[in-house]
Amino acid sequence: MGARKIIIDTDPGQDDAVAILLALASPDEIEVLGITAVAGNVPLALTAKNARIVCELAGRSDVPVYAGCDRPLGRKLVTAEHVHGKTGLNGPVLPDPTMPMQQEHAVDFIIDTLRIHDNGAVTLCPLGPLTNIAMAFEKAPDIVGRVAEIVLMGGAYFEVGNITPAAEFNIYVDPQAADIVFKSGAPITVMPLDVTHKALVTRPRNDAFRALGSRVGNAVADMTDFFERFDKEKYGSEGAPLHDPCVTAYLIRPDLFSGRHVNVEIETQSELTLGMTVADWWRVTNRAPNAMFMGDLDADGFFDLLTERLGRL
Ligand SMILES: [Ca+2]
Repeated sequence: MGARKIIIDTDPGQDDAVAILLALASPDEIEVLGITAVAGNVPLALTAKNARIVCELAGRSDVPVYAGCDRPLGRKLVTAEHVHGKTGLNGPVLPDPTMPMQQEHAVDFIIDTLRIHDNGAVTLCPLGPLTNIAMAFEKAPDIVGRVAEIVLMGGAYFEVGNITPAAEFNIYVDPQAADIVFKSGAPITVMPLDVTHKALVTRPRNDAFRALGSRVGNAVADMTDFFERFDKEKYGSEGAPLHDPCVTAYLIRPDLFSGRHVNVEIETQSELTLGMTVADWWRVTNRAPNAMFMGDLDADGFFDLLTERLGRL
């Protein structure tokens, strides 16, 4: 079959960083064509810088990194320094990147890449607000039908919200973009909080990263140590959820995840529930299914895979 060609669209973010590292550690299954940065957890200048820091940490300064949209389609940017720290990558001490930013805009890179590859050859992996993807679909509607699959982290059903009582952060930041993507007709697989809140970095799992004894292992352990302080206080759970790596783990081991193919609509109007992913989990409407909405994962299998792959870097 060969490796799946992907574009990672991201707002790093410690968990984005781990997702990227997992992809770069898995060349037999995943070929990263490029990384596109978007404003989200922190402003664009920082996410574009952090994406390059992560590539260099993986020893992959050859991966092209593009800067995209610096704000949502129709709203002011909401960021999450309260979770990720001022830089977005607080925790480990990592050097500033020396690899260049690509000159092309991320949206144009997404459009061009989908056009030059075979129909259905490229998978999009959004790990942040969906602004870049929606912009690309609006600017070049011809590419929508060429997308193999969109595998994204965002939304929630049973877990409801983490930035408001009703909404998950990535969808809340740009609900208009999410609405465009979910209505696009492209095949979508969603990793909502319902799954990612089961991917908890417990103490033994954090120790396993550190026990790799490598630069990458220590950096990942420092990152998860950092945001654990916030999440434990918030959720009272046994560790912090590792959201975004669920996306890249799914590309390698889809058997670790289970869910339902259902209709998912995005709330774009209500002030109270803006950005809510209204998933028809119980199939109580006749709205057409548009997304594979995941609900469970094999957490031990997920962390075994992650630790083993990080050990290859
Ligand atoms: Ca993210």
